[in-house]
Formats: sequence, structure tokens, C-alpha cells
Amino acid sequence: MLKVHHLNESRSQRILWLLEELGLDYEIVRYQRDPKTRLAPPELKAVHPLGKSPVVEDDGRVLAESGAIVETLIRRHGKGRLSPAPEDQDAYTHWLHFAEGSAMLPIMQLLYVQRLGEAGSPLRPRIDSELKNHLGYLEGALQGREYLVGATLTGADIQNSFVLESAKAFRLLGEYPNLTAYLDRLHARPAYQRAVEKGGPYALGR
Ligand SMILES: N[C@@H](CCC(=O)N[C@@H](CS)C(=O)NCC(=O)O)C(=O)O
Repeated sequence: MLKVHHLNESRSQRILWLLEELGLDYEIVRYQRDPKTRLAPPELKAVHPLGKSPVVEDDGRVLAESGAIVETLIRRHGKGRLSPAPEDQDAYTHWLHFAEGSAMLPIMQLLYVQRLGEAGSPLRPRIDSELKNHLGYLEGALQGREYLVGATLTGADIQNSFVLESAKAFRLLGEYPNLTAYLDRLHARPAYQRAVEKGGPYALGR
């Protein structure tokens, strides 16, 4: 059976959601962040050298990096579900990579710079402008659309959900009505809600 190494309040939540959308059986191995440092416990390094979440074991094969996990699990188990139509394949690949390859960078920079307090303020203008750049790009892409690619949910939406949840946690979504409505739509899905029930408390999902 598939095994998800799940860290609380983390990117692995979207893998639980993916598996719920696909209706697959899976086991959750749970890890808790250190309450002070927010880091994963060292046991995760025994599963994968980076010691980060998500990690998935599928038929004895260890998968890490959430975009790769989303792509691999859909290819192996999706039977066509959550995949793009052939003509949308390039857009799908773009959005799948955009989440971790581009959009998460200014969000992580904001996270770290906020911890510096005043000392971080010289970096803020550049971070703020990159946040606007990436969120504005997503906002435009969702104009008049329910999903990022095609007319139905794909892995690209699941992968980008964590970007928007993190942005919302920093109260960055106020000026983006398309992103706000899109995230609400994703959160309303029964499979999303089942994943949150199974994953445990997930403040980012609110
Ligand atoms: N790009 C990686 C990022 C993995 C990552 O940084 N995961 C975070 C959780 S959201 C983590 O494990 N943090 C705990 C730590 O670094 O100790 C992915 O998408 O899987």
C-alpha cells in the first residue's frame, strides 16, 4: 500500500488530497514539526536524505519533491484522472513546475525575512514586488477559468494549492478576487475535506 510520510501543517497535505481525489488506499506515517524551530524531526532523514515532507513510498520506491510526486502518482495510478488533455500538456507542465520552481520562492523569502524583524526591512521591497509579480500572474491566469488547465481539476491545481494557502496565511490574497474564489472552490471539494480530516489539524486550509 502507498505510504505518505506526512508532516503536520506542510506540503504533504496536498499529497493526501491528491490520493483522496484518486480514491486510492494509503497509510499515513505522521511527523510533528518542532514547535519552536518549525523544522521536521530527524526521523524523516531516515526515509529520505533531505528530511523534508512530503515523501511517499509506492511499491517500495521512495518519491520526494511534491511536484514529482504529483506527476508520478497521477501517471502510475490516475488512469487518466487529474491529467490534462493532450493539447493542454505544455500548460500543465508549466503550472506544475511554477508552484515550487517560482511562486514559493518569494513566499519563503517573506517567511524568513519576517523573522529578522527590522533587520530584514531592506529586502522587503524586492520580496513584495516579486510576490505581486507571481500572485498577479496567477490571478490573471484564472480570469474566467475554474481551473488552471482545461475545464477540470488537474495535478497542477493540487500543486498550486499550497502556494495560495501560504499566501493566504500571510494575508496576501486580499487584492486577488480570482485567487480567493479559486482557493475556496478547491477547499469545498469533498476529497479536499476528507484529506484534511485524515491529515490532522491544518491551519493553512482555513
Ligand atoms: N520543494 C519541496 C519542499 C519540501 C519542503 O520544504 N517541505 C517542508 C514542509 S512544507 C519541510 O519538510 N520543512 C521542514 C524542514 O525543513 O525541516 C517539495 O515541494 O516537496
